[in-house]
Amino acid sequence: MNSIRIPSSHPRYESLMLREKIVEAFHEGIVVAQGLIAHGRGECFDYLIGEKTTKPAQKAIQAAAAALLLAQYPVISVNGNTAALVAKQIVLLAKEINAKIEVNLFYRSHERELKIANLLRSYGADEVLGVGPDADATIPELHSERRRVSSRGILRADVVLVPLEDGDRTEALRKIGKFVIAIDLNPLSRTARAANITIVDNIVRAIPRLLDEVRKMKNLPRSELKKIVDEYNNEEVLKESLLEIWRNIEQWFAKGLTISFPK
Ligand code: PTJ
Repeated sequence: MNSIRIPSSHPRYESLMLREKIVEAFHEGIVVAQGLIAHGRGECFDYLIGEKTTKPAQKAIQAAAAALLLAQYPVISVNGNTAALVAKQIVLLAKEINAKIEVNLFYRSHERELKIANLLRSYGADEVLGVGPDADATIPELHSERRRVSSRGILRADVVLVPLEDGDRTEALRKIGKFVIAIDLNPLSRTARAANITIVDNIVRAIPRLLDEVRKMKNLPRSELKKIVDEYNNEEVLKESLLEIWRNIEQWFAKGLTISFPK
């Protein structure tokens, strides 16, 4: 494995460290090669949104927390990239909202299912669904490997959290009546546009914030949680997320782009 030490003084230190995490998980067989490409696409959108949790993302996080607290049977779907970046926080979140965790992979192999489940268990997950014969059901009208789900998990869920994925499944889940919360840095992706709530943020910031929000809102009356979800408008939030990018571009234009150096 070709690994070098990234100096903490590097201006892109945090981003480069995330890259290291993904690459390491690739070498461990948790992330697929295609996951590295997906991460790069995410990095590009993260740059454009300013590598911070924007106001529209925070609004979506609040609505997502309310929806998860209201859910009768919430399920968190985990793929390779999610496991690589936020396995520990996923386990904490699942415990806080009493959600099931299910491994669901686009590039499914039994070996990867097991590796991801073991990683989640190493952080304290009591049960991980969707592994081997547990993926015993299928989502109709979905032809990718993502169609295989657990009848005790995604198939039964009323609310499904899908951090970072490709576009086919969210649409299929919506068609069978699931309430879908997506986390996707690309506000234009099919997943982002098909979900009920889309958090346009990096999962490494969004999941810890979601956990904080759930903890803060846990004791709110159900009527108040319901009001938050009912008043939430994903179309508006996606437009606001795009506007954030637009404003950043305007600022770069106004400030100038080139970096000056002493003569
Ligand atoms: O582990 P598997 O087999 O299920 O495969 C997972 C990948 C990610 C390879 C698969 O789902 C895929 O091909 O996804 P896409 O179509 O590349 O979509 C990934 C989306 O996630 C893109 O819109 C990226 O912008 C976005 N994204 C990438 N990294 C992050 C992210 N969104 C939030 N946080 C990130 N860190």
